Amino acid sequence: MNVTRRDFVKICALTAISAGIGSKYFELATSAEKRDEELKVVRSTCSPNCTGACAYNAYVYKGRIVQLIQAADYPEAEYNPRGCLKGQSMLNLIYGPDRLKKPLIRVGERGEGKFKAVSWDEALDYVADKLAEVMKKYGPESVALSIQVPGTGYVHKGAAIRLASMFGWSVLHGYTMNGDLPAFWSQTFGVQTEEFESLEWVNSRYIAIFGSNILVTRLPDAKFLSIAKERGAKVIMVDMNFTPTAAKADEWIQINPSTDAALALGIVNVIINEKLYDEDFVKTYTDLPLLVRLDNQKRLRAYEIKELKDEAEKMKEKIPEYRDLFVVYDVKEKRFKIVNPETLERDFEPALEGEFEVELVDGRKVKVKPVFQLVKELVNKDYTPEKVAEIITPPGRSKEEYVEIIKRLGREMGTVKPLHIIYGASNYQWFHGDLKGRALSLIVALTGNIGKPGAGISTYAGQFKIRWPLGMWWSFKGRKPNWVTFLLWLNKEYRQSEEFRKYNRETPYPKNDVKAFVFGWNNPFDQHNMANRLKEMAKSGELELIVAIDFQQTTSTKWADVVLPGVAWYEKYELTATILHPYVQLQQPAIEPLFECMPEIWIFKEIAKRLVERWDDPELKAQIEEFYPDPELFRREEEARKNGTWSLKLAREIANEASLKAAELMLGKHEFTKNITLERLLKEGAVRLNLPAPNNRQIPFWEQIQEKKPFPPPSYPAPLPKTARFVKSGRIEFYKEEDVFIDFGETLPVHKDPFVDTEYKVNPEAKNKYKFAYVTRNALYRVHSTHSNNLTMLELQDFRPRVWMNPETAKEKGIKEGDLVEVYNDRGKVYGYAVLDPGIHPRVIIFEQGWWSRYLRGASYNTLTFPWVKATHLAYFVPGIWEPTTCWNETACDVRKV
Ligand SMILES: Nc1nc2c(c(=O)[nH]1)N[C@H]1C(S)=C(S)[C@@H](COP(=O)(O)OP(=O)(O)OC[C@H]3O[C@@H](n4cnc5c(=O)[nH]c(N)nc54)[C@H](O)[C@@H]3O)O[C@H]1N2
Ligand SMILES: Nc1nc2c(c(=O)[nH]1)N[C@H]1C(S)=C(S)[C@@H](COP(=O)(O)OP(=O)(O)OC[C@H]3O[C@@H](n4cnc5c(=O)[nH]c(N)nc54)[C@H](O)[C@@H]3O)O[C@H]1N2
Ligand code: SF4
Ligand SMILES: [Mo]
Repeated sequence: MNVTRRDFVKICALTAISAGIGSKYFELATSAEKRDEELKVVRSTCSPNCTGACAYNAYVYKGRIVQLIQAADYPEAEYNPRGCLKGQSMLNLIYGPDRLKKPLIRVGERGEGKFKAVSWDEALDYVADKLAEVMKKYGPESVALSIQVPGTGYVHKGAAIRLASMFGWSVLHGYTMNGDLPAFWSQTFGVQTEEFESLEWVNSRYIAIFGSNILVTRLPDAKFLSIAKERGAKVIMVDMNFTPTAAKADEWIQINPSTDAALALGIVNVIINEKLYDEDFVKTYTDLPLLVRLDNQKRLRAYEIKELKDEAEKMKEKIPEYRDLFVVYDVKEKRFKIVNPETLERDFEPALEGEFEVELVDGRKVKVKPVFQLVKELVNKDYTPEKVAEIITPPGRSKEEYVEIIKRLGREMGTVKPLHIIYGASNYQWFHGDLKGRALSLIVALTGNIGKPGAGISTYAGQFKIRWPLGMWWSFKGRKPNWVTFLLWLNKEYRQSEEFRKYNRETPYPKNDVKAFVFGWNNPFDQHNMANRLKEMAKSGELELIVAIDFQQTTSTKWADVVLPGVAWYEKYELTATILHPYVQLQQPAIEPLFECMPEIWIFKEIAKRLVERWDDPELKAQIEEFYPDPELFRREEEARKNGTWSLKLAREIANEASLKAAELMLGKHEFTKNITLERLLKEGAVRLNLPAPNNRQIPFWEQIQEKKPFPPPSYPAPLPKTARFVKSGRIEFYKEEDVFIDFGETLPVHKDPFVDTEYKVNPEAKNKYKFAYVTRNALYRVHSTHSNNLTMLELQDFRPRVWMNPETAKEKGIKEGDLVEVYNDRGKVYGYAVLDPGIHPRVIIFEQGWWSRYLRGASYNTLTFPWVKATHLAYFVPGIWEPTTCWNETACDVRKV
């Protein structure tokens, strides 16, 4: 459908359907019939950064939302209803005391929170003047934008990236800022991330959860775990701590902090030695049969071998440059054979074990072994059940018991199918999170549990994967922004380090540093790594301009020079699509934006418009009307300004129309979104994406396993050649041969203790001073810091931040239940009330992230964390796919009574 002006009016009418519902939810001072007549219902979705995207109906009376109720209208009944108490009580934020009313310009010191309310024109002119100044002084890439994950809204975040693209600003990637980029995905599978939709959980017969608190962090999907259990699945929970999810599992296995790789390799040991692996799967889909040279630890290439050189050179011409030609030893033909990386059809019978000698082109003879053989040697040497038990067994527990557990888990995971491993965010948000993910992937690959119903490995974090090409809206006339890693911004020392110079090949960074910071959809001064460093940059003036866009005054907007009031998700048109239930949905405005708040698309358009006037780029100046997807819309508003008929109301109407047009631009152009139209979204509410597996199910790697297409599938928006070079063999790769992996001893997944390469390396004293892991898991009562100020949620927590610890820890520190305590390290401190919980590991202190500093005596829980960069994340750079990612839990601390 091509939206015309008349269509738009029709759509608005469609949006507002009258509904005759009863009055039991609220009291209104009017007669029941009259009220019902005037009550309208608008379908939208909740969409904070929690991967929920739950469908909600907003009940609107006299221009005010009076109730939010789950829409429960998904075509697949199993998905109904979706929601949680946070979504339900969102009115506390929309109409809450922190709601922004007008644009603000700072009058006090930065961070003091003193502002004057100004007109939109004044605020926008101020922003444009300052931005132009920074751009002229330092170059446009010194302006850095940070937004959040796209799945919660493609239209307005798209407008932000469109603006950044126009002028070549830097964009700080949200996934790496969050730590939501598990590097093992790109290292092993060549993709950004992949995961099952939750409806697929019920097809598993064994669900092994490694540190993912489904019952808290996947509330609307948690029921599928119970259904899986009813259908006969076993659920095990491996976690350092007892959690609500552990309570619902058949078994909770407590291990030492960040020792999951050791456990996984112990399981692999059992699977290999008891021959429980799926030989055909291993030979066909993985790099385990490929040969590795023992002299240089690199893979053996076909053109290095005398007998294969000619054949290899011919073949090389036929394969894309991002692939390479590797070699197996064929046991039937008793010779070396080239593996075609462009197909997974197998025309060889490879040796998995043994050692071979090969003659190189120069006549030298070198020894080679299949990756499988190397894995077997590794697990037999370092990861026997006995050795693993030494690493993972918590203090006070029996190691013998753990030896038996490891053996049993190996046998169960080696035999019960389909197996699904869920690897949680908190678990990979450690320095060696990539190694843990690679080790866990080995379990599912060895057992052939990939690309089949109920079989796979998933990481549920951020709003991944459900992405299709978005360039038609996100980039402006082919211009692209300059993607930058958030951690490199914060960690200046690392940027200047020898290690960075040695391993970083491609990661860009603005040459004059970041001088202006524009943020929306996040709370960086509290919620992000090294909150204190950001505050220092603000205080010292190193940041010359800070602009915040939010619908409420947060602990971060307080640090801004200018605060621009955006809108919440019941006040605009927006497109959402998230992984756990793969539907495209349209958010619709139930009410007009409150006060002087404006849809973000308009805010970015106004900044762009003002900036072209101050920036010397005639081409952009000539094209500015095209910032809105239809230049006519841009002109309509400008004409109204000229002839004096402009009003906020008119600007909002036009912005809504532009939002729908932008949504339309992104639909129907890709196989995932074909047949999905605005009209359908309006009529049907939620429309399932067209995904490769039968019934459009979200089953990762379906095409690779079932149709034998080479790895990786594309990770939009990156073009395939950018990511396919991560797995040059076209297969799932467990052996990494880039120099950094060789230097780090990580060519194969191994276990490495937490803190040794980070906290204790930079400060050896920390080993004695800070013996506890500071684990900042996600809270039931908030989505990160969103809902920190929600009265309903605050009441449920007695308005009290809490610090969980083992009773033994408390005894050692003289702390009693309910005492006010301080968790600290050399970088900072945070406060909370002690909860003594025997389910918490004795070397762990838990603080649930997301509390605004005003509830923490002004402290900020992220002052304790540090932006560690692991060099294996620098081997390639593809924004949001392979780049350094945050590891919150790699933080050592101590605790004391206040
Ligand atoms: N209610 C709510 N839901 C949310 C969010 C929210 O803020 N609130 N945020 C959303 C987002 S963006 C994300 S990324 C996800 C994150 O969701 P999850 O992946 O569930 O992350 P967490 O809740 O932080 O931690 C899960 C568990 O990991 C355990 N853990 C930590 N380290 C280790 C380890 O080394 N080994 C093992 N085995 N376990 C470990 C912790 O003890 C904790 O119980 O949640 C999403 N859902
Ligand atoms: N220590 C520690 N820190 C962590 C984590 C951890 O485990 N430990 N987890 C990390 C993870 S996984 C994540 S994903 C991040 C999340 O961190 P953030 O992305 O910073 O998430 P929130 O704190 O929820 O901030 C979202 C902000 O966006 C605003 N907002 C929401 N919707 C809209 C909208 O439509 N328009 C506008 N203009 N504003 C809107 C909200 O009001 C809120 O202020 O936190 C990370 N921080
Ligand atoms: S907060 Fe998340 S889980 Fe709760 S209703 Fe909103 S989208 Fe759904
Ligand atoms: Mo996240």
